[in-house]
Amino acid sequence: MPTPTTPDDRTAEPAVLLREMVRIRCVEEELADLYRDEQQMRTPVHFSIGQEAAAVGVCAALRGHDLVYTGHRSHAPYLAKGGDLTDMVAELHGKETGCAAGRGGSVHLTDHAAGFAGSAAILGEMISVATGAAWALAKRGTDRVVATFFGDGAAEEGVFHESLNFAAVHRIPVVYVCENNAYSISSPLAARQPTGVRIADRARGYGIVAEHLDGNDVTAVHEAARRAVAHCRAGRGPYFLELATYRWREHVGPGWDNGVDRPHDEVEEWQRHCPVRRAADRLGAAMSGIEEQLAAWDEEFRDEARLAVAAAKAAPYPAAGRLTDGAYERPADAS
Ligand SMILES: Cc1ncc(C[n+]2csc(CCOP(=O)(O)OP(=O)(O)O)c2C)c(N)n1
Repeated sequence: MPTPTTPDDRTAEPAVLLREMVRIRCVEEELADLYRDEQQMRTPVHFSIGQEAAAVGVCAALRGHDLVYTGHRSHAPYLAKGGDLTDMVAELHGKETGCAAGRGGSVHLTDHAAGFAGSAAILGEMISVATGAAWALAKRGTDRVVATFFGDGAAEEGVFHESLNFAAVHRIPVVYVCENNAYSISSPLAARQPTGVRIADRARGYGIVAEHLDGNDVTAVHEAARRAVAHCRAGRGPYFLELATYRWREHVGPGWDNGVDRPHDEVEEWQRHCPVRRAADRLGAAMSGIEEQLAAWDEEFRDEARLAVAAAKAAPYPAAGRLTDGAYERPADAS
């Protein structure tokens, strides 16, 4: 099968979506193993393993110059938006060649050329930053769209409500993507939010068009994202997607929290709804050779990840005297 590509402004083919999910899965699994075994990445890491359909389905609906902002669970949207893998891995190793010059780590990824504007770990912060950025783009008369990814926990922050209200009033072209993985660290949704109320309902309360859907069905996510992006690009204001999904690994780090923070059977049930497997089975029903293709991609992307790690290891750390470059400093003469 030839390598599929996604031209701007087209529906992504199922094979394109699957390939990108496999790439992200392989990269994150490789990084998780090395993180644990080598202890050379000294940054907190929040893996999206199990949640790949959200990043891939949404980003495939965006154009190159549209922008993406995320919270701490940043690797998958960064890669899905076309962020440079080598720069990301160098950042995770704290190297000068990293995408944030080694000063930011996993929760401060950025790749301006790819339209990945930034990530930050303060819960909900990027919901407001993305809303402001989209407002600025609209005021300049562009038709660019901004998407911002965040979790169900971030949707409990006040800034979520302020941003959605503001976006609705000013018809701001921002797609809010809530990856509802049912946990905020170890706290389940049912312990934090009233039953029977969806997060998408809160967006509707502000007059925003909102959808709640299976976030592990990459085709459904992609189709919903295309509706969202078209809505924003046409100047009809913000759009909200609540994607029901589940992270496989622990909240932060490469390990597993089955039997500790989350029941074994719950994790296993969600693993049976693996977004990669589901997309592969669907594609496999329509074409032959899908298992061979998956194996070939697996080898290709694990090699790609290992090359990026080798480059990161060979790169220099920032010089000690330059560590605060880019940080705010109080002028010496300020009283
Ligand atoms: C303002 C703020 N409060 C608390 C935290 C600590 N914190 C980091 S991640 C997290 C849970 C996030 O859950 P969610 O938004 O659902 O995203 P997920 O990790 O599930 O992807 C919390 C409480 C923080 N980073 N910022």
